[in-house]
Amino acid sequence: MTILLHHHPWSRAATTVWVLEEIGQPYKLNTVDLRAGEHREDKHKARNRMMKLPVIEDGDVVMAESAAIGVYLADRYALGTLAPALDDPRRGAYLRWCFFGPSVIEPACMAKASGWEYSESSAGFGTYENMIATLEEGLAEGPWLLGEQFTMADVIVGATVRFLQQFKMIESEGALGAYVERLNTRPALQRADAKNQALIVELGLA
Ligand SMILES: N[C@@H](CCC(=O)N[C@@H](CS)C(=O)NCC(=O)O)C(=O)O
Repeated sequence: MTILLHHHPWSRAATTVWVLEEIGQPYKLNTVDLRAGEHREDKHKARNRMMKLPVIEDGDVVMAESAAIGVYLADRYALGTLAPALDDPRRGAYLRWCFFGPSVIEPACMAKASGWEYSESSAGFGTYENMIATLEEGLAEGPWLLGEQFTMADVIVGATVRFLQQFKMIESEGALGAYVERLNTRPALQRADAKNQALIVELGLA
């Protein structure tokens, strides 16, 4: 079965290309032109009420939310390799990191970059400083979040860190910088970057 990714190279769908390259299942891309507003058209709104990318279609499954897509595809196609098996005790740490990307790293960086005033105790993402310290401690043993085993958690967290570094919204020195350098050596990431870059040129976005 071929997985369909509704995609634009200037979106988080670029990360889903990396997810798909790691998974190794056949897939194709359908460009949804963000600049032309195609994501707000009824056709795309029916796929994702949030009118955002990425969205995948895998048989009867139509789903949005990039981290959830990564978890779903790893469970379905790479259980025991990119996702710890359901009875593997490392599954707890794995899921924790998969959720940490969108629910802690992203909002903590956004809060810092935008100068939000908020109650650190009430906000689920706490403080930027605590988030960085947690991430650095999580990577202390390394090379990956679960130690020797590279998992989908590294794609979800790693892609978020890499993306935020590009926009100077998160530290790029020390442990996090070294982590991104290790991620950059993944052949699947290199293939995804090449595909996304080729599309950027093809769509005249370069
Ligand atoms: N939480 C969502 C966020 C998706 C998202 O914000 N996508 C952006 C591109 S990175 C988008 O589609 N923006 C178009 C818009 O909101 O107009 C996920 O991780 O998939």
